[in-house]
Amino acid sequence: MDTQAKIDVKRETAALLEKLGIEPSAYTGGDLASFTPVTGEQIASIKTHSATDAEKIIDKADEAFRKWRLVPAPKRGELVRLLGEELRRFKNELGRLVSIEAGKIPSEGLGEVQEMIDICDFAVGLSRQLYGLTIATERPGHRMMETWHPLGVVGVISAFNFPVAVWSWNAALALVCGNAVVWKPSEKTPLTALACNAIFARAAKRFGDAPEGLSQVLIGDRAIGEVLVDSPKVPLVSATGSTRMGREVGPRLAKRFARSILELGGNNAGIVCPSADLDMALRAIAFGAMGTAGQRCTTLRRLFVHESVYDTLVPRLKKAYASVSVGSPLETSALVGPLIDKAAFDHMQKALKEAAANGGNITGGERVETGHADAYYVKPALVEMPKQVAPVTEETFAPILYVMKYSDFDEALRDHNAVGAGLSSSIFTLNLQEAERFMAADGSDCGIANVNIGTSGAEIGGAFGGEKETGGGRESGSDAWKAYMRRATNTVNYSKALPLAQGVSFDIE
Ligand code: UN1
Repeated sequence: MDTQAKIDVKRETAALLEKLGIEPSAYTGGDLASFTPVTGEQIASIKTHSATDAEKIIDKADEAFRKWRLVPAPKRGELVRLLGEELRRFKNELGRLVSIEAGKIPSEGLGEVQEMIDICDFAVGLSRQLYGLTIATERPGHRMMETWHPLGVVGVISAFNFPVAVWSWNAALALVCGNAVVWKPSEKTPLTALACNAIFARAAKRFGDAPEGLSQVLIGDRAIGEVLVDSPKVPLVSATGSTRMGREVGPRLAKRFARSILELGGNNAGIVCPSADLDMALRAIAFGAMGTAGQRCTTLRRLFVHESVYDTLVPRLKKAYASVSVGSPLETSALVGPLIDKAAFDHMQKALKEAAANGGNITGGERVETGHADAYYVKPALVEMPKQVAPVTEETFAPILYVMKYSDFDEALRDHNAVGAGLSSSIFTLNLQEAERFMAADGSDCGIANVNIGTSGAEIGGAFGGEKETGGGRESGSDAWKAYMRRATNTVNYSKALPLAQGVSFDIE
């Protein structure tokens, strides 16, 4: 496949950053090399922050928070409305930068920015709806209610695969909730973070009097992330990444009684039942498993297909795998872009080897040559497995779909739930009993359980996150905002007596 770069990615990146108002000094001559997975070449070098810089940034954010929390919430919403406007204005530039830095195909790069716009719109509405309850009290002449207050500095740690949307889910909510944000993006995607920062700065300028330091970026490696995790000035850290990362971050936050929103690994599965609409299932499975080159936390990784439809569906799937176009997202209309780096490619090959050793029958999986020695393109792999054994039970962040045959629904459901992760899941069926069972208490144990749609591509309106080793956090829609605020229960006595609750008497002379 000819995906030889005819464009100058480095020059295009510089032009995009210039459009966003970012000076070349911000992305040249630094110590963090930034690469594009599209060609594997280095496109920038960014200055990293030291631990002392990080402390200062957090201090500044804390000062900003103290002012911002006093601004009425609907006014705070106005800043997020402007952020949404600026994102609309720079959607093409930011989307393209996502394609350059994370390797997403154009519609997915733009889709990610759309997800940012959507959460801004959601948060603007929310800024007038940070509702607390009024609660019936047992005492006469009393009133009980709850009030939601801003929390403090929110730390955001994000991964390369959604380099901008995950920040926005957290930032849009945190800002309307009256908090400041300090964001440590993945070392693999610092440029898109600088771009978001510049877009936010435009919104803040239009807003007029937003305190300085309300949203800042921390560039650096894990040590810088640790400053954020350990800072007593950061009451909440929202961290997206591997389960291994979550196992370190979670206990450190718990130790200082800080809150965490953990969005960790997924090993998402689908069940295709006898009555399934197979055309629909085929398309959903193809996008879920091959889209984003298998690098979504919601990517479909396991598929249980009923024996009665296995021989119809699986050959069609294999055909789709054989014909899917793989290539440069910048110059071709391929549906599958590159893996992020060599390590991702090696992990994929290792998993395929293990699958073969455990009886797997592999279609695809081989490297696709593009003339760029340091770019890693692969044919997505479909692996028919005799049963659910390693490596099926582990998440490999690459386009591998393990397909297994089932005959008994309960058994399929048991296998479905028999992995560590619990993020997203799907069932394909036209049978009401199966669909409802999948969503019932003894059905899918995931944070997301879908019927007749794939596991990936969730809308921002729902709470996003998963159970078990996925970490239990919820971001984005529904009432996820509550994690970004502190709740005060208020009891007011407007009577002239002091009745004690629970009938206690304590009468002093
Ligand atoms: C992720 O991969 O970290 O549901 C997030 C989806 C996207 C978000 C994925 N809306 O696939």
